[in-house]
Amino acid sequence: MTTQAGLVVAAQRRHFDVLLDNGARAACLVRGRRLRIAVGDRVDIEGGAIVAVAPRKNLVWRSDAFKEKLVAANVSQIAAVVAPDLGVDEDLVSRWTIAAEAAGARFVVLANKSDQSGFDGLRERLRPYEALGYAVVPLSATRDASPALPWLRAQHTVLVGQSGMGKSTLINALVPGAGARTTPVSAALGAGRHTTTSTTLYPLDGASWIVDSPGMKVFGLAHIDPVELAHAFVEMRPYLGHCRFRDCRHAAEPDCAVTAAVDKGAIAPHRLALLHTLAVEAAAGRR
Ligand SMILES: Nc1nc2c(ncn2[C@@H]2O[C@H](COP(=O)(O)OP(=O)(O)OP(=O)(O)O)[C@@H](O)[C@H]2O)c(=O)[nH]1
Ligand SMILES: [Mg+2]
Ligand SMILES: [Zn+2]
Repeated sequence: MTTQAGLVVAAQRRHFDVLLDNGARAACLVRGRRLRIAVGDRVDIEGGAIVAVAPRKNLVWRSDAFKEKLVAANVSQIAAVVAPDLGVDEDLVSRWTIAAEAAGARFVVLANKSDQSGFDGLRERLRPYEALGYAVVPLSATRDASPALPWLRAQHTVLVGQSGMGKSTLINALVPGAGARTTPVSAALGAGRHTTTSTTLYPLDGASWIVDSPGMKVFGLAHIDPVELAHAFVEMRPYLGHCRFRDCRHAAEPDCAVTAAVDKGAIAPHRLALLHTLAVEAAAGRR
């Protein structure tokens, strides 16, 4: 049987679309239970089955004690789409920063729906992320998505966000002919469902692609190693290694450089609280 190589461009449960190097598309299943496949993976297929996956630069995924969900592989950037109308879950935004740092990817916030009232308030709420060094890019997917373009050039970007923030609308504005389905917020939330149900990769040009993913309410990071975890908080890095105890958990230990930094206002208390929450989740995940 001939083997063909390609890029995984769509994923829904165990069904995948592969864009073959010869330009054709193939609908594929995965052979064997052990292969974990995500959009962005380079794979070999044989007779409609994915039989091998190339080594990855990284893998962005979500996990808790019970299950895992692969988001995308070979990602250079996580772009969080937020908007004023639905209320931004800041715990979630922080979790995406951690997911990005742990994957060695850049993190950027695309602040969408700049045409809506309440947008100034959203920008205020995003200031702490700017202070951490993450860019916040204001735009309106329905009126002018072009401010996103310089951020997407030469990047493999995955869009993440709560349902209804406008990820698919942004994809449609950026990718001619994408045809991603979108739903007015009131209708979608009234029906209690997410509009986008599969993960889809759209090539932007030879060097870049962008991934639309289903809206999410939670983002578990139970798979991140506890030592790595603290390093994924950019603002904690200067203090790590300066606590009295080498295995300090930055909780009630004496002479903790991290809690001292919180006390003097250099680290936000909610970020340290998130570190503790993630450590508990990671411990539950290992059990
Ligand atoms: N006013 C305004 N509405 C927008 C803008 N961008 C998106 N919307 C609207 O927001 C609603 C939800 O957009 P979607 O693109 O379906 O949201 P999504 O993030 O893909 O949602 P899920 O697929 O459920 O995760 C639609 O009615 C869009 O028209 C914007 O810039 N301004
Ligand atoms: Mg969508
Ligand atoms: Zn400490």
